[in-house]
Amino acid sequence: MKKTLVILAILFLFTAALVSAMGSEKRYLVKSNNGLLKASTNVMHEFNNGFSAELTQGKKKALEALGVELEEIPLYQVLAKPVCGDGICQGKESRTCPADCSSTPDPEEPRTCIPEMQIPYGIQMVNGGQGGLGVKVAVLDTGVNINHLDLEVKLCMDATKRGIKSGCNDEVGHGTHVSGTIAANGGSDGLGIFGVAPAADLWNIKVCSAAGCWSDDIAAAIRYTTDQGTNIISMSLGGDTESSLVRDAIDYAVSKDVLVVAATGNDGPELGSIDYPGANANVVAVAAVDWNANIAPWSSRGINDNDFVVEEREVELAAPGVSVLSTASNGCYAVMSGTSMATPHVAGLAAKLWQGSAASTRAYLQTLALDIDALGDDPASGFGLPIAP
Ligand SMILES: [Ca+2]
Ligand SMILES: [Ca+2]
Ligand SMILES: [Ca+2]
Repeated sequence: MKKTLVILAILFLFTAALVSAMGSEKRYLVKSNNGLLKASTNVMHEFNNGFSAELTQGKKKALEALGVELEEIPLYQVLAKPVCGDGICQGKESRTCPADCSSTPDPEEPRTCIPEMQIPYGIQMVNGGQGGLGVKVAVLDTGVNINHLDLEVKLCMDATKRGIKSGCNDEVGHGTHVSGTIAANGGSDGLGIFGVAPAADLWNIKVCSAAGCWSDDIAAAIRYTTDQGTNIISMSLGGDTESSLVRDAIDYAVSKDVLVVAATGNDGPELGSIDYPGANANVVAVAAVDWNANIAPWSSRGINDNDFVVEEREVELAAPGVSVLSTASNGCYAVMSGTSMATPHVAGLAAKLWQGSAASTRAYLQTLALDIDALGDDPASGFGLPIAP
């Protein structure tokens, strides 16, 4: 076995350049801690039970022939549905800024963009716009524009480049939008936009690119932010398949008193269309409602049994997620829709209303939920829309 591994390792080293040029690898959890295997593979992240790496079909077959156990790693997506009319069709998000503000403003310069509303409808609906002091919220997303006048980013890291590196440049715009809904502070001139908990400590870990979010990057970011002492993790992302790495990381976070919030997905109205990781019973899954507190047809549904106990694949809460105005990565403002936009309303509320522990905060949010549909703990909006006292 050992001799074969050495030969295999040498083979891998020679083919590595060719492999990266092809760039069509899938990502796997290689369930081995063999040093030679690691040395001959582009390790993305190390875990207790192995490491993650991109493998070609050839490399995968060679490892399987050696009896190394492999597990395919799901690629998740951010869960925004760009606005178009009724907010349910696909396309580019609209931007509410003049044509001349396409570049990122210099933070020393006066602002070139003014939001249409300083306290968007969603922030008003959940009674946010102030508070959150000292509570740490880690956003795992596409990164963030750290120069946005209305955002103060306290931690900016990147899990997409092997291990956890510094930097969180947002090339997509999704993470900047989500971050604003949680903690936009109006800017030093007070003319900007406000999120649910402007005084919260905003952390940003990049786990997604335009192609999607690898769940090993997500798992590594969950563990990293947990070890750094975050109180809340907000994930506006997901997919149909559960990732064992993300599930284990969430178990770890919960064991360290971290509240994990994630989107239900945009695959409704079919029952059971809820995405992971929101479908995980340890995660607060957030559905999307509009400005009239009506559930969005595309908001993913759970399999709730109306017993007011949150189990696997159940929707927990609902929050504004249709035509949400927030910060844009070009330094201005944008309107976006999706359970991606609903999730940060709940993460922000958790910061604003932090009760000293994750479990008590989660229970408090449930008690504050307004049963908007009068259907109890139903598969569309769960307990309902939480509103700060
Ligand atoms: Ca859940
Ligand atoms: Ca239940
Ligand atoms: Ca309900």
